[in-house]
Amino acid sequence: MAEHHVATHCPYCALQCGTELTGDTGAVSVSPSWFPVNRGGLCRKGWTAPEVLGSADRLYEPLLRNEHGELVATDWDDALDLVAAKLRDLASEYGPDAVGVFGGGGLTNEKAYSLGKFARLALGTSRIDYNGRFCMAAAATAGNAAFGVDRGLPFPVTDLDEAEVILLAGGNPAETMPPLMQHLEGAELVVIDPRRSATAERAKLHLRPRPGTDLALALGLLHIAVSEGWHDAEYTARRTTGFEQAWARAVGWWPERVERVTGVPASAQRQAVRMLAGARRAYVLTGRGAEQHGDGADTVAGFINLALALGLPGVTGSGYGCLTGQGNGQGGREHGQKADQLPGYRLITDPGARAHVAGVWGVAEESLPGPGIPATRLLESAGTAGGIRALLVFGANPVLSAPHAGLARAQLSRLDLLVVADFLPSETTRMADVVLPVTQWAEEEGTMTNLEGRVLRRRALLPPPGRARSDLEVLSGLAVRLGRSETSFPTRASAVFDELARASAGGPADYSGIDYERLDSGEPLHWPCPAEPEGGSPHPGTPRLFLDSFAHPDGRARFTAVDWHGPAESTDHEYPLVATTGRTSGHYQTGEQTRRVEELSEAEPESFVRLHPDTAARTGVHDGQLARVSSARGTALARARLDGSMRQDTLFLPIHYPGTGCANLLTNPVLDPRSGIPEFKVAAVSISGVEEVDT
Ligand SMILES: Nc1nc2c(c(=O)[nH]1)N[C@H]1C(S)=C(S)[C@@H](COP(=O)(O)OP(=O)(O)OC[C@H]3O[C@@H](n4cnc5c(=O)[nH]c(N)nc54)[C@H](O)[C@@H]3O)O[C@H]1N2
Ligand SMILES: Nc1nc2c(c(=O)[nH]1)N[C@H]1C(S)=C(S)[C@@H](COP(=O)(O)OP(=O)(O)OC[C@H]3O[C@@H](n4cnc5c(=O)[nH]c(N)nc54)[C@H](O)[C@@H]3O)O[C@H]1N2
Ligand code: SF4
Ligand SMILES: [Mo]
Repeated sequence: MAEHHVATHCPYCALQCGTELTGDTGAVSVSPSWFPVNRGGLCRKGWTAPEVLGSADRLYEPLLRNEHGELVATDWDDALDLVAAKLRDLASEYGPDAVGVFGGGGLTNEKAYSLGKFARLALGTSRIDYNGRFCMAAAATAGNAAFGVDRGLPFPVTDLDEAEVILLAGGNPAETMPPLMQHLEGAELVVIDPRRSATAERAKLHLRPRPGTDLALALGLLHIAVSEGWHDAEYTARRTTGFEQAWARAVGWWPERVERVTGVPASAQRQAVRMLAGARRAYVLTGRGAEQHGDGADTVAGFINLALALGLPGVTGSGYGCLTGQGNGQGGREHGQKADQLPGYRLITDPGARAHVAGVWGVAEESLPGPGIPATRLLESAGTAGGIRALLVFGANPVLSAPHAGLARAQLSRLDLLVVADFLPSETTRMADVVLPVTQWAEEEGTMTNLEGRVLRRRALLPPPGRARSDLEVLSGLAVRLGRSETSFPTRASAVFDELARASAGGPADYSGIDYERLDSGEPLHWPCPAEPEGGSPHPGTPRLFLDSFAHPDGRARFTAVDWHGPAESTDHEYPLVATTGRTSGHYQTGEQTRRVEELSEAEPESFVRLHPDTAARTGVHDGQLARVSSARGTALARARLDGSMRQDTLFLPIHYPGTGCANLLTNPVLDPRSGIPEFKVAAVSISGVEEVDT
């Protein structure tokens, strides 16, 4: 039953600000609650989120592409019957791996779980991955390697309130998570960002490396820390392994060499280390700027090595963390929509994990497929021999968000069947053969897991509009048509959660002690939260990980021996500049949601490119002029914004625009071999002004 007042959380980013919703269909208002991460704050996206519920072009009915190539309304039975029949045909002709599934880190825990189960059980395919591969993958790989478990922040956000110094590599929370800034106010900030972002403006020290050189900088900071005697040898000996091997690489990265590679003055490097090492309570944090590189996992490892050498992780009041991204960026990577994963953050290659999950699902372990392939490779395989012939997309817009977007579009057009579930038309639904209209955040129940590993309740204020159905109902409807029982694909979120909790029991991300009742009582439950033992009391959850030991069998954290080799693509005569990409405060991701909010789209209506006035003068581009930015992959059009704080060798483009403004027309689809994350933050480009003819 819909209520007229509910406590819930913002639909957008990983901070998951607490909100109160009131009103009815067409007139929903939102206000911030005193939830610890936002404490009464919301950003402009959060304040305007209800507008998207009633978007004029909201999808209310299933759509099928007819023989004239138009998407026309149909009913659910026809749409689901057709999808199931085609999937069955394709699988019987080409094998189960001919069907791919592409999920999203915005999906609730319940949806992410059902999607993974649907792929492995109803489709029998290994070919599932999700947009988190574009987002969190590097930090996840590095975190697992270093600590034995990957939770964005292994401590509550509020711990940051007490920090003296925070080093933030490649994150811009002043725009991407504004309410987080209140937790950083008490600390001196060291920000590593090639441009003077809104966060860098608030920093005590801003290091401005050339994009793609963070690992060299991290090695240099470790070099200074050790050579100046800040190394915490006692901590390293007691709580870690591998220091010597990591140091053997860093020893060659003396400050002047690092300055030549990164452009960061040796004196600033020394100052950064002295601030961080001299503080009693210090944190190292990373964001996408340091992570979205062909060496992303190694770069994160470089910053973790620095934190370990200074004795920060697993110590009260200090630590390393990664600022996760999407609303359920954390939970979205724990329940099985990742190519190599089963629920509970278990590996699909681990025989014990397979046996446990197969038991919960009531199937034979041998029937579960093995690991799949990373998102970018999944898209690339479309229509190729041995690749996917059909793709089901839930909660992503890869036509705009994948690297080398021009190619991604061509790849999707080779499919025999593209099915997209969304609540709004997107660039990806526009290419679909079947579009399935789903409910949004304020119309559904579920749980999300925020950047601090805290499990939260999403609650429905409104009934589903039009003929929209929840993603859970859509997956269940398809699973039943593919021969599965209704009971194995429940549609009630709490029932899915209970099953998910059982499937996660004993895994790294153990939710088995959590249920809706505990969450609804307001208990702050961070995973792992195992089920209570017989006759015992409920587990209180784990706000702080690693205080006693790290999650590796020997209890120690691991240094990783890493070295810098540079981005995959270098600048040259034809493409002399580096383009990097990122976010602005008023738009979310590919902008499908926020571009529909009048206030936000009026404030930032079109794509832009930031460049230094001298770069503009050299290339003949004027402030406010439309510019053509080109790479070896393609060309994007963006309005020039001259910015004296930019590096002269670097351009910055936002990721929020479609069509010719899409920044991913430029980006390099090269992947980090360890994590599969694409190199979104470095592309060699040129820029020139476009003569606009008055009409
Ligand atoms: N307003 C808004 N907020 C969001 C989102 C959004 O789309 N809009 N998306 C959410 C999601 S999914 C995510 S993942 C997070 C992302 O949050 P952030 O990581 O904060 O976002 P980005 O803007 O991608 O990158 C951060 C900074 O990295 C810098 N950068 C670029 N290249 C490099 C480099 O080579 N090295 C270093 N050190 N820095 C570099 C950019 O200049 C940018 O200021 O935000 C979440 N919040
Ligand atoms: N160049 C460059 N590219 C990037 C990045 C970058 O920094 N630079 N960042 C990368 C990152 S960090 C991310 S996270 C990705 C984001 O990339 P995407 O996830 O592809 O982008 P979104 O705009 O969030 O698309 C989500 C779509 O799912 C829909 N949706 C939202 N919630 C639900 C739901 O519950 N169910 C269903 N069925 N649909 C839903 C929305 O309406 C929207 O159309 O982009 C990546 N791409
Ligand atoms: S910071 Fe993130 S969760 Fe908070 S209101 Fe803004 S978009 Fe929503
Ligand atoms: Mo993200």
